[in-house]
This record gives sequence, C-alpha cells and structure tokens, in this order.
Amino acid sequence: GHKPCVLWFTGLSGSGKSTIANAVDYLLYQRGVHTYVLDGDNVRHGLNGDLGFSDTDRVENIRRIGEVAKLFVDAGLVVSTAFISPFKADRSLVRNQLDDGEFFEVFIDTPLEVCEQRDPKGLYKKARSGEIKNFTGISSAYEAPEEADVHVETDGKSVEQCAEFVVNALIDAGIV
Ligand code: GGZ
Repeated sequence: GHKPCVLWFTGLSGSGKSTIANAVDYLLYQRGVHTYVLDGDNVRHGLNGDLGFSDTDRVENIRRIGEVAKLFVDAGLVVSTAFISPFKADRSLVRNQLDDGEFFEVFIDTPLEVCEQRDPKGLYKKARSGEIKNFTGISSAYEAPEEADVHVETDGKSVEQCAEFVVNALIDAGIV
C-alpha cells in the first residue's frame, strides 16, 4: 500500500526535474503505486495555456497546479509535479492546503552553471542575449528551498541514482 501525497519537484530550467520525476514515477509504478506526473508538457500547454512567465502568471500557474495536485491526492494517487515554482511563498501555500505528511518538497539542486552548460533548448543563450525576458536564474528570481523534504544534489549523479534517492526518502517517510 501507499499513502497518497504530492511530490513537489522544484529547481531551475534544465535541472532535471521532469526527467527525475518521471524516473521516480516509473520506480513507484514498479512497486504497484498508483501515480501521475504533472509537468509543463501536460499543464502549461493545456490548463495553463493562457499563462506566461511574469511573476503574476507564475504565481497563478503554481496555484492551479496545487489545486489539481490536491484533487489527485483526494483520488488516492502519489502525484509528482515538475515546475520551476521559483517562489517560496507559493510552494508554502500549496503545502498548507494539504494535510501533514501529504506534501514533499523535492529540491532538484543542480548548479546554474550546469543547467546553463546543458541548455538543451537554447533558452539560457536567448536569456543571456535578452531575447527571452524574465528567465529564471538569469533575469528572474529562483528562491531555493532552505529546508526541502528531499534535497537532491544531482551533480555527478545519474538520473537513476537521483530517482532512487527520492524513493528511499519516501520509504523512510512511510509513504511507500
Ligand atoms: C523560465 C521558461 C521561461 C522563462 C520559457 N523562465 O527548460 P524548460 O523550458 O522545459 O522549462 C522551463 C519552463 C518553465 O515553466 P514552469 O511552469 O516550470 O515555470 S514556473 O514554475 O516558474 O511557472 C523553460 C520554459 O518553461 N520557459 N520561458 N522566462 N522558464
């Protein structure tokens, strides 16, 4: 069995949030846990298709994702969310909407230099040149968690190692 909860991944663009969330999801699926992943692909294009990257829009993005995540918890799933979610206050609001032990903040801690070096979509390059405004880590703030429930330092680790680290934390917490 498992306890329904939210695994709230937070980190910079290119930090590996979505990749690691999907790897965690697969490990949980193999353990028979009923799961779902919310990420930019299924939320930013649909439900939140009207939102951009101003501070106001990011706040609303996270608010809606929090509400949807809560619905998944009500339905009994372990739901992972993979969004930058740059502001501490917004992450706290989501935590406070859930019961104790239902919200795990998972900090995908990849140094900005590493994310910028990877630059899989060429977005950092465009942010540096000013072609993209308000880019997280360059021209828009990222407020790193100070007391994440799970702190994943990815540098030098494989996706599988990072995913196992998260799952072990869930086992320790009695979630799975
Ligand atoms: C940050 C941006 C921006 C700006 C487009 N700032 O690497 P990606 O492409 O796939 O992940 C980034 C994604 C961030 O969306 P989120 O919903 O996670 O952000 S937030 O939680 O802050 O609302 C990046 C792309 O969208 N992207 N413009 N200006 N990331």
